Amino acid sequence: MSTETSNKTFLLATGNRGKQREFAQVMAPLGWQLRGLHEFDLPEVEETGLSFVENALLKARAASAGTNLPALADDSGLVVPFLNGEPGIYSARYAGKHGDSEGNMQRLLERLADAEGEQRAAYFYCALAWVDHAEDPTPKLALGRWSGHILKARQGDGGFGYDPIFQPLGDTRSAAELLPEEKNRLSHRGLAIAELLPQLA
Ligand code: ITT
Repeated sequence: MSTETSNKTFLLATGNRGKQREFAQVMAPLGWQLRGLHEFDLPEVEETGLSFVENALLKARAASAGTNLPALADDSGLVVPFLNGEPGIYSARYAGKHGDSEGNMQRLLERLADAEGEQRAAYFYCALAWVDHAEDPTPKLALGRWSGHILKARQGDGGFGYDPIFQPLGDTRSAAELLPEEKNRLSHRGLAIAELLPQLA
């Protein structure tokens, strides 16, 4: 069966390389054929939703509309209850510039400079939205949450985004020090993918 006609072919609607890598690690071995946004010339989607799930759906619908492929989008981020949910849906541009992970971590460390113990509790959150076509009235949705604490300094250089300053509950390592397969088993994204897969069967 060619890639074009496989019913396991879909567009992964993300420009984030860290996310792309993690989806490929989990889904490609199961026979899914992931197409990438870089193959198409699509306009930027405005993430105007107030929640992760709304933004995931906006991104999935826009990507499917522009390609006529089923599309899967991920909207995710880090939530710190002590900071009233910051950086939340603004995680990618917390320090101003989209995708500036160093700046984003720096800003969060500064905001938590005087915080101790449970004040440093945080969780990663991931909303996945899959649409079969742009106007799909029954999108498939899946959520995942990964709890931990914000470290006082960066540790490790694996993963992406805020991983070097996030320590999962029950671990002494940061998320950036986990093996990729460990992160994929435990993480907000790994859990959301595990919840999505049976819906695609
Ligand atoms: P797309 O919209 O193209 O998917 P994005 O990076 O803009 O890419 P989001 O709006 O969902 O995606 O922002 C997610 C941000 O949250 C991401 O840029 C990281 O800073 C952070 N993030 C999400 N998952 C993460 C993870 O597993 N590890 C570390 N940081 C993560």
